[in-house]
Amino acid sequence: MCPTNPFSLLLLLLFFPITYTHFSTHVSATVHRYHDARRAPRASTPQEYLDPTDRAFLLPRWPPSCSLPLLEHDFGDTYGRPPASAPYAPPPGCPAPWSRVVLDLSVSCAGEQYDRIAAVWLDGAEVLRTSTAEPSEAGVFWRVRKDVTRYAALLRREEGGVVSMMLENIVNDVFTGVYHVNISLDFYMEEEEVQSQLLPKLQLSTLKPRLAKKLGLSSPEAGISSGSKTKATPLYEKPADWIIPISNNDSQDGSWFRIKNVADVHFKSIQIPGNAYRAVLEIYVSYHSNDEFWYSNPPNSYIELNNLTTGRGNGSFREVYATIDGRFVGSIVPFPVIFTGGINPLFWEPVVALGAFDLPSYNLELTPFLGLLLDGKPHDIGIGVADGISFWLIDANLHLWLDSHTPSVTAELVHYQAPKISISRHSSSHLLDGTFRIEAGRHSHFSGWVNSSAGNLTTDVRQKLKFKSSVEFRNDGNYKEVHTKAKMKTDVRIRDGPKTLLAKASYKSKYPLMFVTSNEAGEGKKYTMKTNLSHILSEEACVVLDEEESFSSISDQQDADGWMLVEDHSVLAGSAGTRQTYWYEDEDGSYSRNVIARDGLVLSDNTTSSHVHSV
Ligand SMILES: *[C@@H]1O[C@H](CO)[C@@H](O)[C@H](O)[C@H]1NC(C)=O
Ligand SMILES: *[C@@H]1O[C@H](CO)[C@@H](O)[C@H](O)[C@H]1NC(C)=O
Ligand SMILES: *[C@@H]1O[C@H](CO)[C@@H](O)[C@H](O)[C@H]1NC(C)=O
Ligand SMILES: *[C@@H]1O[C@H](CO)[C@@H](O)[C@H](O)[C@H]1NC(C)=O
Ligand SMILES: *[C@@H]1O[C@H](CO)[C@@H](O)[C@H](O)[C@H]1NC(C)=O
Ligand SMILES: *[C@@H]1O[C@H](CO)[C@@H](O)[C@H](O)[C@H]1NC(C)=O
Ligand SMILES: *[C@@H]1O[C@H](CO)[C@@H](O)[C@H](O)[C@H]1NC(C)=O
Ligand SMILES: CC(=O)N[C@H]1CO[C@H](CO)[C@@H](O)[C@@H]1O
Repeated sequence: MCPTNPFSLLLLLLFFPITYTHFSTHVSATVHRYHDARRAPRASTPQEYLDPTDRAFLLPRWPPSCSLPLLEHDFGDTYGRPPASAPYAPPPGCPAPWSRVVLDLSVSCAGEQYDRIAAVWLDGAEVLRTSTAEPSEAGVFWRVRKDVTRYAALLRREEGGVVSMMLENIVNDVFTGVYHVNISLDFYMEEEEVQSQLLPKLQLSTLKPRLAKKLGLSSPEAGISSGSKTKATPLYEKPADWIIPISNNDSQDGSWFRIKNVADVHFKSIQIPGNAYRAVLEIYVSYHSNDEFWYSNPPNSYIELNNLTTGRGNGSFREVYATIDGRFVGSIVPFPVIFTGGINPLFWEPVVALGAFDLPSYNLELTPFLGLLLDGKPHDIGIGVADGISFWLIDANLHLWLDSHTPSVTAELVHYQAPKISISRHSSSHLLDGTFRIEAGRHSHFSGWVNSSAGNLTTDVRQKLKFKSSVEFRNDGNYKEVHTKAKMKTDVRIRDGPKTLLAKASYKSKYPLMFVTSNEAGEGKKYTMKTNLSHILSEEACVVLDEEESFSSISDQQDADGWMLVEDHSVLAGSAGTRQTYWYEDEDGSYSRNVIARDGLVLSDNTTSSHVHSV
């Protein structure tokens, strides 16, 4: 069995009933965009911002074989404008296959500016969703390194393509910050040892070498070094052979779909190669405006009863789902990424919220559905947000693995069980006080066979999703307490015939978030907001093949507390601290990083590691 993550247990103990602060009827639930008058005297030189969730320790530590500058752009007043773009061609000195490709994004900004959302696409396939730090007069800068090896099918095309980036920024007399961005790609031709890199997102499928061989995954053209010392050969070590973007082809302001309401389901009609034997849909998503804090939104009834003008309603649950020809094929509850202006912006200086610089993407195993797609006809892949309100930025990539030994494989969906989600909502309120609870759950089970040159293998996928939320207002709405927790589990089994189990994998993720915020009115329109917050990202992957097991687990937690004096959307004064505890473990060892920051400074940043890839 997969080991339990020690931190998940500790976390329960840390769950003392935190109180938070925040919500006032005359402002929206959270101050999110602000003009920080406090910062000016603080830093006199540009300051580096960091996301300790960074998986950089798993990336190669030696220089790349080739480094390719992709894009250099200043994002000024870009809102509603076309994305920045540049031609891409594989580096001449470093032909595919590569053992690893790493995207390197550097950003700097000085002045006054809100947090902004951004994404990078290669030929319309998203490869990074990121958001920005809010700058100071002296400037801020940061760097994101992301393993993009899984997009090799797009990167290696000789005819090249187009890389594009959108960063929706507004520059005027008040908001002066221009984001300067450089993107480059690092190509690694070989590695001393194949690193078992269990990506800490939901993309953790791994297969042992024997099965990998059976599926033709370790053939020389697959680019997997032989003589692997590690026990597990992650499936994503061998990236998909073909990637079809499910994105906005004709948008002038980025390739993402903009979802404004529940009826806004976006479709793309696609046709897949006849020899696809595996399919995974990777979804990128972020939430903005009235849904930026969807997990703390009250129901519409509360807003109506109190004659409030806020558009932040529709309750505190959202589900992102995918369809094939209108039929449900899987869903996720998105991880609640808090942007750097969110809840209390002072929490995120200079340690940003979990995932803010590299938002998670989510993978749905669609192999059982290949039977629906392999008829040579176009099919509609759809993505939507249940209960979503304006607005969501969403797109997806369909990753396909092709059988190089045959032009066509056959497949059939044999089991389809997708009952409606069960949701119970409980609301009670009196004027501005109220308690709103939601519990939701969904179990789906899909199974299908694919007859390829690897044999007639049946893929069985079970998805479980559980969600619980409580949003409470007291003290005339000046006290708000939010508890939310999403849990997802996917089990994948691959069988050869009815009896022989070839591989078994399970991926679990869990993300509790709680915050308490309380407002006290001050002079005029000023108010003081006190907030406590605790946020966790916990993931486990476990793969069993031939009674041999491999695993990886991550626990990433932030605890923050502080106060701020607010007027309109500006923070006039305040003090806050954030403690981050990151823990990663797999069969090659463990890695931990603890960071304590207070009032804009890192007080301590300790790393311990027994991981073979970081020592
Ligand atoms: C935040 O936590 C601290 C320490 O546990 C507590 O004293 C304080 O009352 C909490 N603040 C709020 C607003 O709940
Ligand atoms: C981008 O690259 C240019 C040229 O190397 C450099 O002058 C600039 O400082 C870089 N900007 C960032 C944000 O890294
Ligand atoms: C997307 O647009 C490009 C050029 O604008 C076109 O070549 C391509 O066929 C389009 N793809 C789809 C699926 O519409
Ligand atoms: C909301 O407005 C209606 C109609 O103007 C009024 O009857 C009601 O008392 C108001 N409710 C609150 C809580 O102010
Ligand atoms: C199954 O796939 C194999 C290998 O591609 C092929 O030889 C065989 O004819 C297929 N079987 C059926 C019933 O299609
Ligand atoms: C593959 O196996 C399933 C049962 O495991 C069977 O129903 C199906 O007919 C087989 N397909 C082929 C092409 O042999
Ligand atoms: C970090 O390490 C320093 C020196 O080794 C130690 O004094 C400090 O207590 C550590 N901090 C944390 C948060 O572990
Ligand atoms: C749960 C909930 O309130 N859902 C509503 C969200 O908003 C749409 C309209 O945009 C309603 O149709 C849903 O019922």
